[in-house]
Amino acid sequence: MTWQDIRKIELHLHLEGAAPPDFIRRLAKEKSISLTRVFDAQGHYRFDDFPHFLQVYEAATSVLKRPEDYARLTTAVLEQSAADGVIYTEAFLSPDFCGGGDLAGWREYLHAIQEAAEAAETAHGITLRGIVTCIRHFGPYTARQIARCAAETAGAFITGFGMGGNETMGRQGDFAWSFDCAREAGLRLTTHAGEFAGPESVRQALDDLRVSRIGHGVRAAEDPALMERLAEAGTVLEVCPGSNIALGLYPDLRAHPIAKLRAAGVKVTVSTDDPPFFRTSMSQEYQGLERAFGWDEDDFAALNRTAVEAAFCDATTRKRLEGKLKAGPRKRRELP
Ligand code: MCF
Ligand code: ZN
Repeated sequence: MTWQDIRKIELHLHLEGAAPPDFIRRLAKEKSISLTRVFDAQGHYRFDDFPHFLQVYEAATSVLKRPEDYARLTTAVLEQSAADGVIYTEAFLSPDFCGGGDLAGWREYLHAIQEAAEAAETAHGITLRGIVTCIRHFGPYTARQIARCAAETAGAFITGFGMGGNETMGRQGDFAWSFDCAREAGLRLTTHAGEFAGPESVRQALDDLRVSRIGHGVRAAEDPALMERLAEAGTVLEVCPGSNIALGLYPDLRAHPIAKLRAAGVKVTVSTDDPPFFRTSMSQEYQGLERAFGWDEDDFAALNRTAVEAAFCDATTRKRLEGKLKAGPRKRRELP
């Protein structure tokens, strides 16, 4: 059995952040767009720190100009994830990038993404659900427009609302209106917190936005009372160890608090965030966790059970996924 054979659930993936560099280069060439300072000499994405990463992400995204581009991106990302053994992915989708925050425009992009996802499900057995995401450094006013896009398109495919972006700008509570709007539309909620801001930002996410999951949340490990609160509330952390290391939060995996959080009873899951940016994959994340903490097949099965319970999907999908996980690692040539 290889790492790719383990069936995996991924809850935290930014769609553009999963774009292979070759894909972005090809699109740039097709559209005669010159991308400067996005790739290094070897052709990998390059960035110096977190704010720079956000800039490079937006520069790479600027070549995705039409719904068809997003359809192609969705196909490429899901093919890659399925080959890595992922059976279910939740992707952060941004109406800011897909239609400039305009509802009619967003519907067109969404239609293209959803069609590509359905084709990938048939071809590769991987299921996608979308989390509409506002971008924190675009401010609370823009976020309201994004929440309206989310509320208007909530359903079987768009199942969640979230926030990413520069956590050092503003406070979680500044976005409460948007999260309330999404909650009223029946969407499940998550926000990036406790990554570049400390434990207090996780408290604010719980108190002011009333989310059930937190993107990253790893800085909660600095605060025992907060870990206890997270464990008691059953809040699920979407932990992305490779991302945290690549962005300089921790020097290496041994220094990463995922094992400490888990030992404190906090529900943790594992995701890749923006895999080519951080030169990772779900299999590489699992392999790293085995090396750093001695986690074995049972630990990974437990992680995936937590992830499937916390997935923003309907009961029928959850049951189907649980069945696939129970069947154990996939056999060669089998669909994920
Ligand atoms: O999780 C990483 C790092 N922390 C915060 N935000 C992001 C991460 N990857 C992408 N993002 C943000 C970024 O602002 O999400 C947006 C990007 O523009 C895209 S959401 C589809
Ligand atoms: Zn993220």
